[in-house]
Amino acid sequence: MHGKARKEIHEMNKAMLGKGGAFDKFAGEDGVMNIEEARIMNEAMKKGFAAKLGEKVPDYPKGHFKKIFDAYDHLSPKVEGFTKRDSRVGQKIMEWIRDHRITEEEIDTYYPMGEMIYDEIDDLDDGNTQKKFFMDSLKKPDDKKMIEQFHKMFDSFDKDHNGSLNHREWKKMYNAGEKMGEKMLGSKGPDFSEGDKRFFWIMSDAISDGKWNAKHRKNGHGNVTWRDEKRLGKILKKVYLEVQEDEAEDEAEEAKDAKKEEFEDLFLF
Ligand SMILES: [Ca+2]
Ligand SMILES: [Ca+2]
Ligand SMILES: [Ca+2]
Ligand SMILES: [Ca+2]
Repeated sequence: MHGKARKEIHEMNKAMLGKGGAFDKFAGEDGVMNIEEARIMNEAMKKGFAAKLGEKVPDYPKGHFKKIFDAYDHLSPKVEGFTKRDSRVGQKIMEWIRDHRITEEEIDTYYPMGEMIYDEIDDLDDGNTQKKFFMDSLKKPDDKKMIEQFHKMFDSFDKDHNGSLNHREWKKMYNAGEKMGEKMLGSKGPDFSEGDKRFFWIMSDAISDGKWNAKHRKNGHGNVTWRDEKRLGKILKKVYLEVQEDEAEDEAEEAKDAKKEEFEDLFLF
């Protein structure tokens, strides 16, 4: 997020949650916002925004307001309604979700890398156990144990213990990972060239440039942290699924075209 937007949000939070701010005003003396009070506050805020923007703020879809209210309310199960503290926690959760959601932009940026890996694996023989393992893994949620193991491996290659892998450390991990995959699954994976691997390194390093990482972007060049690695894994999985879908669509389209051609051949005369 840009510095200016951050500042604006900070100021809005102060106006909302600061002493004598909107929360205090609308929650009343008990300091707890019930649903009626929340509705009144919401309407007032909408009017305020509309005045600022010069256009009407659209209503929530039906049931949406209650859903948000309930989410905040549930943060304090014993209190009916939500407190100022709940608001802060809720805000943090929403920020966390916003920062951790993989964006369309990231999927676009990493599509070429993901497509390249997917295609190379897809080209392996059908009996290849690495191929089977990869294709199966796309059908289910990530295996937590595997991720833990991978994390340990990551740490063991961080020889200078600074929490990130530089190019040398990363390359050693990559090569060891290749060997481990072969040993564990009993067949060879795709044969990526040195240039391909360099491409993977560049893309791995660039994960830290993402907007999600605003606070650490400056120190992110020339290294890959475990956080980066996890995010790369999430992005690539989304890309693989998109590639798979796109290719299935292409195949269906080709099959249709082939049928059409066959049909047209019949009427050649
Ligand atoms: Ca109240
Ligand atoms: Ca509550
Ligand atoms: Ca290191
Ligand atoms: Ca980096």
